[in-house]
Amino acid sequence: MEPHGALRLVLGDQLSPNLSALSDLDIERDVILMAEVHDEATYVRHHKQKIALIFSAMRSFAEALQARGATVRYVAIDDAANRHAIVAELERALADQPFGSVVITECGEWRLAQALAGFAAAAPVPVEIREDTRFICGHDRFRRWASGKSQLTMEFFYREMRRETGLLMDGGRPVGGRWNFDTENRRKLARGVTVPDRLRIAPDEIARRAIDDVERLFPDHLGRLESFGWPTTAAQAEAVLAAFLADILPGFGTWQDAMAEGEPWMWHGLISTSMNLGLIDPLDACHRAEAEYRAGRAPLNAVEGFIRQILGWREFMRGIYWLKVPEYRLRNHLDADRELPWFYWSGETAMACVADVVTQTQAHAYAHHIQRLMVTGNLAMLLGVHPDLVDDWYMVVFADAYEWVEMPNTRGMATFADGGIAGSKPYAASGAYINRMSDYCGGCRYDVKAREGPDACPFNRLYWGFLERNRGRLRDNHRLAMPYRTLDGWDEDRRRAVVAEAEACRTELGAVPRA
Ligand code: FAD
Ligand code: DLZ
Ligand code: SF4
Repeated sequence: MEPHGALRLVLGDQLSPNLSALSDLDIERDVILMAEVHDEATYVRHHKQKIALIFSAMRSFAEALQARGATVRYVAIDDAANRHAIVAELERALADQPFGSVVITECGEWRLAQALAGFAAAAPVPVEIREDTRFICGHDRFRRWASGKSQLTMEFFYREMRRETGLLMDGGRPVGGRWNFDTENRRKLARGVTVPDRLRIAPDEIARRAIDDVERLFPDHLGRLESFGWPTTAAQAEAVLAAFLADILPGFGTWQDAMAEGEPWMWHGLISTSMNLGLIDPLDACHRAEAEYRAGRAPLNAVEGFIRQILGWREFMRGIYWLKVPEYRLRNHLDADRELPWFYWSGETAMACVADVVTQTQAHAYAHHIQRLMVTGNLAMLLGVHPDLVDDWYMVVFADAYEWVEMPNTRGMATFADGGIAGSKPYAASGAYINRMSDYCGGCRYDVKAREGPDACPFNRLYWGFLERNRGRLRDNHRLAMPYRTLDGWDEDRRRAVVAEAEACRTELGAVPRA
């Protein structure tokens, strides 16, 4: 028998007892390494709530492991010996004590995966990097599905995952006779409907200390900490999930795309932070949502919509990321080259929709899907903001952001920088969409009906110019045939005028050419 135990790495978003790196843990001999390091806390200037969430969840997880009798080498952020990089901490652990091997679960971001692969190649002991089995679709399975396809369509991937997991299936057929109930999930919040109160988690002792550490050590990062309400343990995450399934899920479908001023949560799950850390198991969440439908407590449009987000979109996005990275990180199909306007950081803009999303993001490190896609994402695309700057913003401001899920959503879904890998068309929309799905426009200084001039809604001023500017790249996209037919019906002068209008708007909003 090898005389020394294994060193097992657990990263900040690998906080699951069933982590593959821990599956054969020898509690007597092995050591689990967890490290709070500056490199991870600052490779983008994460929102303060994200760092507090991760540090406090890591500390709670370490305590739980120790309570089971495991030995944890826990390196705190203010430990004087801390070398502040994951690989450097692995090397320091190996130098301090003999180990027979190192066991790692693959990490979620390409940049750190590269560093860990470099470490594995040079390490003085064998290093085993295991697959992250917490996802429903493994890498090989996704590659097999994607192989030979000219277009990767989420809907078809999702159907295969439904068949394979048996979720919402009656034998070989989808429950309710249809795979997708999205057409029933597009309602604006009706007058008189009250948005439900939500379970938020008051910080426990460990979280309070992590919050203090973040305030002390990362004072100039974005965001506020006094409104911190994220679960930091599996038990807290379970409470949030259970409350969602019992009280909120029935309305999830109907109001899925709706937005309302001052209402950050709507009927959303508030579970991505927990699921991405490993505090909630995605397949379990899907099974439990299905059970709500089977018991007659939640309608099919809600349950199917919820399961599709996790089994479909979440797994699909991860599959795309690992299939296409690192080349994916450089994609800029629309040659977008503008700066990100300052109001994305400050929230100081007369655009009521953008101000609301940015302000809530500062307070909660959260925006729901339609806000991310159709407000901040859509605007960044219409303005032609460089994708690196868009990625950086999304990675900074959201507590659930990791490149494997953030990047296919921004570079793919929201801005079409990937040229049609994650989605088949740009989700470009004028102010009419936001007006249809929200109450923002009523209180806005801009006129959502006007198309041009300084008082017109900027989404309107930008929309046609965006299409005309990108004619060469988008004209053949059959899903944009209608708006291009409209543009084609205009004379040259009018087409030039919409480009000039969009240009003026880009400059006025601060989307100037990148320095
Ligand atoms: P709900 O609306 O309740 O949905 C349930 C779950 O479905 C989510 O928790 C999430 O795990 C999953 N899900 C839903 N949509 C997606 C999607 N498009 N991709 C992947 N998973 C999805 N999600 C992240 O977890 N991290 C990110 O960094 C992130 N960046 C995004 C950037 C953009 C531009 C867009 C359009 C979406 C992004 N999303 C991201 C997806 C989605 O917006 C969030 O997962 C969701 O808002 C989280 O809130 P919730 O838990 O209340 O979600
Ligand atoms: C996001 C994050 C932060 C802020 N801090 C740490 C940390 O100090 N230690 C750690 O192990 N992980 C941290 N993480 C999560 C990692 O960045 C994450 O594991 C990689 O980005 C891969 O998804
Ligand atoms: Fe947003 Fe335009 Fe509506 Fe104002 S008018 S809230 S900018 S969509």
